[in-house]
Amino acid sequence: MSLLGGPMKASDLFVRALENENVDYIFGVPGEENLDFVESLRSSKRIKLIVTRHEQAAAMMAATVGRLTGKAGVALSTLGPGATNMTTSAAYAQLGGFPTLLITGQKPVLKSKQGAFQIVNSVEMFKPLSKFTKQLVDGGLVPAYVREAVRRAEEERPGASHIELPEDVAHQQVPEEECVVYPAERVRRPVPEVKAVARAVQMIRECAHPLLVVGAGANRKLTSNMLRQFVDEIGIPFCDTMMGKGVIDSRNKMYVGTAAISNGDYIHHAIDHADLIILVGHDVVEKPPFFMKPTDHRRVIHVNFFAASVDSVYFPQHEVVGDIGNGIWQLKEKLKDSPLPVWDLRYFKYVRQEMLKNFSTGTGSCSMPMALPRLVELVRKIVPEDSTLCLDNGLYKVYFARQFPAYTPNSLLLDNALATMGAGLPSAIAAKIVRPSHAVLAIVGDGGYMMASHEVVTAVKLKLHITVLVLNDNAYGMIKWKQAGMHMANFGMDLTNPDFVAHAESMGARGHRVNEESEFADTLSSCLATPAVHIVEVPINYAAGAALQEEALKEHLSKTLLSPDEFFKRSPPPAMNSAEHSQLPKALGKQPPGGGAGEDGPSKESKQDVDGVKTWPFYLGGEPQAPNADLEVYDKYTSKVAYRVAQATAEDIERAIAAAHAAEPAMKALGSWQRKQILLFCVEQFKERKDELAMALCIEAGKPIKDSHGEVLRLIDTFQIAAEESVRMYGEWTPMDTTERNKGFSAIVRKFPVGAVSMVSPFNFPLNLTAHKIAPAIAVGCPFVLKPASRTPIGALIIGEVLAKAPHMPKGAFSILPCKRDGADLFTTDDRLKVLTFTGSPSAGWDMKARAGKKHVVLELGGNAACVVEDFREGELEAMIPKLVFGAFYQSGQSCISVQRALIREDHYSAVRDAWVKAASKLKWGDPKDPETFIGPLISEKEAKRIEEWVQEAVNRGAKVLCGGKRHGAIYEATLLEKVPWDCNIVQNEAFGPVACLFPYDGYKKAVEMVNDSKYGLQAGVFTHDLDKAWYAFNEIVVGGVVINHVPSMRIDAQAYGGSKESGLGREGVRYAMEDYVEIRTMLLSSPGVSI
Ligand SMILES: Cc1ncc(C[n+]2csc(CCOP(=O)(O)OP(=O)(O)O)c2C)c(N)n1
Ligand SMILES: [Mg+2]
Repeated sequence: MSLLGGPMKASDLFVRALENENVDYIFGVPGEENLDFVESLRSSKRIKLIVTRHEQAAAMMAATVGRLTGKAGVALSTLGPGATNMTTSAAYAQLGGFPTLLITGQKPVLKSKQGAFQIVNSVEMFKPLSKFTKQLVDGGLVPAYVREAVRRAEEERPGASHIELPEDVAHQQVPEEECVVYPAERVRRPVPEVKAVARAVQMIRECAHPLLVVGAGANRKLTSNMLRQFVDEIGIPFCDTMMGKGVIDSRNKMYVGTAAISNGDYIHHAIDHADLIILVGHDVVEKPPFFMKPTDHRRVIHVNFFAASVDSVYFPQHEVVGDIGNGIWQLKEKLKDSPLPVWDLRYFKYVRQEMLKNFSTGTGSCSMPMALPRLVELVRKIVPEDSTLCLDNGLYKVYFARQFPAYTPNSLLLDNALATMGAGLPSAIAAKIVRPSHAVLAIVGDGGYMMASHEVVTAVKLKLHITVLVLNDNAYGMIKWKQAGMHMANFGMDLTNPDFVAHAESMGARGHRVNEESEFADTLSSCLATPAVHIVEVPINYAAGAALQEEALKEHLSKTLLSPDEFFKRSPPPAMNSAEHSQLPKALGKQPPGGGAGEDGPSKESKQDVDGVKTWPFYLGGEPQAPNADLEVYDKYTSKVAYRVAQATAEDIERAIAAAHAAEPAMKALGSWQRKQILLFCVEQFKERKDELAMALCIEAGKPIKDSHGEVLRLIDTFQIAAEESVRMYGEWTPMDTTERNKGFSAIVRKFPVGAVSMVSPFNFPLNLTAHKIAPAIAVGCPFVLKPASRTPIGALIIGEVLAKAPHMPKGAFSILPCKRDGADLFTTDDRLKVLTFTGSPSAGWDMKARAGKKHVVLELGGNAACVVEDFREGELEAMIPKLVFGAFYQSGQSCISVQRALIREDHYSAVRDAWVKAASKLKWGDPKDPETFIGPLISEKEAKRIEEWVQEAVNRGAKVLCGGKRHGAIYEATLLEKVPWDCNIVQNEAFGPVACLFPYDGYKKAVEMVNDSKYGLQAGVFTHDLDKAWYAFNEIVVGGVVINHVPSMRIDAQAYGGSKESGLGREGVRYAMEDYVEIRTMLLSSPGVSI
């Protein structure tokens, strides 16, 4: 318990208690009765109030925050009408198992003079819909109620909590001694009992066709890792329920389907064949994936946080009760104690193959309105791997659940518990808030969309980037489908809809309509690439739904899928012997991600260097390792595979972190001369290999060779500076006898390395921005694990190769691990890492910070740098223009500090513009290996297309292209624009390409205001001879660095470098980064009390 100081108002205390629970957002609608609470929120430094258009949506957003983070999401409403509006969402959270706290207002309760106007008994109303519901009758109870409500919402099985905060209680002054908060520690869950595990192991060993079924309760973070390892290492096939989907990647070749319809589908044939079902996380709210019968031959092991509820269709023979992740881990370890038995899994494999064949729609089927299976397939192809899809309730949900491969847990958010319409859009809004770096797509029917479309306005206000696919059949399609299945006439199902495009635009969103199937991919891709709220109407044809009607499906499968009896008559006896089988898990462990349908290909090791392409190892604990060659690195100009790189798995990362952690004492024990020698060794090696380094950079990043050579020189400088700084880690002695009481005291303050550092480096400076993380860590004596950008990992790997040979480097002290994003979470979340330093996009950076736990976080993020041309003397224009050209177009504009907004004093405007345009028009674009080339390819064609779109947007709105403005594949010409409306993407967001916008200004003060009118604040440049104006810029511009008489794009490697506002947190520049990697320890010295 901690005392907060006080007295304070109960509503203030409430907000402090929520802050103590690490609440970041409250979604809600204000009302007269919660005004005190809203006022208290106004001064919260942590919690953001997100005002929605309906309480139902607010609480659905809160529930989604809970669902994605495991921590209670919070929603707020007023009394009566607001509270009743939240009931559907309470049921949504409660049935779905999403931790959620609902706060409602109420009329005064201490002295009521109101009669019954607007009053409903909310506490009673929420009783059947929540785990905890209470009215606050005294402000002093706030801390305990909040802690208890959150605890109950979050503990297994999670759900809804409700607190009613009456108006007068909110207003009460709480005395100082009651102004406290209670520690929000999570209680560790009990683990399954050893004997229960042993019995389950015996049952698994004795059966012939085991099958794992993954349900909603298994959709917890740690459980997912454990289940995947279980399937990979033990080799038992699995299927899942709608809400268990994605817990194990659907591309895993042991996947045999998702229970999307009640029976008769492929998956049910697999389930019927199993003689042992291990049902993990079965949640009674989901339709059971199978019904047990008294005559059943199948045995069932129930693995869950709780014992199974008694049911006539579910009576498992054995239960493993306790933490699921631990239970599965114990099962796996115990099974591996002796050689695995031979199970006959051929029928499962056969069902899987037939199922995948059936799901594939081929390439030819182009029709409009679009067929649903085709849409599902296209969406999977187009959305990035780590996207979050939020589904509403309609017929399409069945198809997505059945046929959409989900790669990660909670990447396909569908609700098959309350299964309410109207949740898709609010959950997408919340998902984007929680996971800003992921693409978020809501998929809704016309009916469901109209129940929540008012929240488009909320998304627009929040400036979110989400895409909503409205699947329009002008009907309540799902019910129409059921009606047809019951052979009833079509009645009461058809809808008349608004013009969805005009409707979207009236709310400030961008409306799109797909008129031809061929337009779908481009429309969706461009929505995903362009930050805005996009509403895309897709006319949909549900004729395919007929094939999923129970009778039709049954008939189809009876003709096309062999029964187990028929199958085994045709198949030879199992080929595997016990020894072969025991090797199976190992082979599965090496299965390439994404290799789902391809099956049983050669192992990845055999591919190394097959076609003369060099394979690079990763470095784990200082040692090179190449267990695979999974990551292909392209030459960004030719688009050919230039290198292959071993890709680390989550287990490798785990091992690397353990090694770094273990190396902390050895790194700390290095003398400063040793740290210096390591760094100087690197300097020498880099000098020797400078041409090789530059060429690797030119190939992997498409960086013009001139710039590549420049970056190698900077790499050398950065290590050299670190070598020099490594011997200057000074501390201080300070007198402490500042009062008579402290007579005789003094202190020594010394810096100690903080421990293992987590580093994530970007694609645009693969060498030098990696160096800015690594070199200071070595200089202070911190071990580290580094994830280089997947598109440009080679620079970091060469540094790894050099470091592996360096003298004095302790064993295990460094790892450099290219890996997929979804396996890389440990870089952010693992508590053994003490500092997280990230350079990259703002959305990814801030998201990581939110999840970094106790780590110290340093973020170097984006910018849209401005350069002010205030004055220059005669003859100086010629010197300034090359600087501006460099600033805007250096390394094809892919620098966080490239000049994007050029502000030129009105009377100089035409002279500067004309000279700059002339110089820019001459810049050569093309092959980055050509020493004459100034503009090379961007990191991908997609990025070039994005720039093209942004420029087009500006032109459509009146901008003029002064030069450039054309794309050639991944190359975008050096482009200058003028007359660009200030709110265009190309001004507001980070261009990260060779485009600058020119603006004349009238008055220096105005120019400074324009520089500051940005969400970013990395660096700014000012050309002036006037010292007062330079000082004014330095004082007033909110950025990490002001560059006088040069462009903001200048960075000297020893300077303090970093951003304000959205641009980041903390500073790099070797000496400053070193400060981030140390902590201060004080030795307080007192005299012994006797004189010598
Ligand atoms: C709040 C709510 N009301 C009614 C239902 C019953 N219901 C389930 S799906 C559905 C039709 C959905 O229509 P639409 O959103 O257009 O999707 P479609 O099935 O046409 O793809 C209805 C009415 C429900 N699940 N939730
Ligand atoms: Mg519909």
